Amino acid sequence: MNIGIKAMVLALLLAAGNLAAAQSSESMTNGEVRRVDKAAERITLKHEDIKNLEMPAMTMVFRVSDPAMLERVKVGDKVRFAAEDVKGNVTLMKLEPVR
Ligand SMILES: [Cu+2]
Repeated sequence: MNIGIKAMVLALLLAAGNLAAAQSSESMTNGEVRRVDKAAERITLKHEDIKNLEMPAMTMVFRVSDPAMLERVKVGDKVRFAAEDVKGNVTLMKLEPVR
C-alpha cells in the first residue's frame, strides 16, 4: 500500500468516527422518571421514540452507565437522555433533568 492510499484510508476512518460522535450527541430523547432504583443502578422512564435504537415510545427500565446519574433526578422529573445498546442492555449514557 502506498502512502497516498494509507492517508486516504485514515482520513475516511476519521470522518466515520466524527460522524458517529455527532450522531450520538444529537440523539437525546425526552422522558419522565417513574422509578429510581439506586441499589440495582436502574431507572424506569416513560420515554418518547428513541431514534438511534429505533424504539417506539414506552415505559421501561434502563441501566445507567454511572450510578451518580441517579442522584440528580427524582420520580416525576422531566428528563432528557441518551441511550445506547451496550452488549444487549439498553443503557443510559447521559441523563439530565429538564427544568
Ligand atoms: Cu423503551
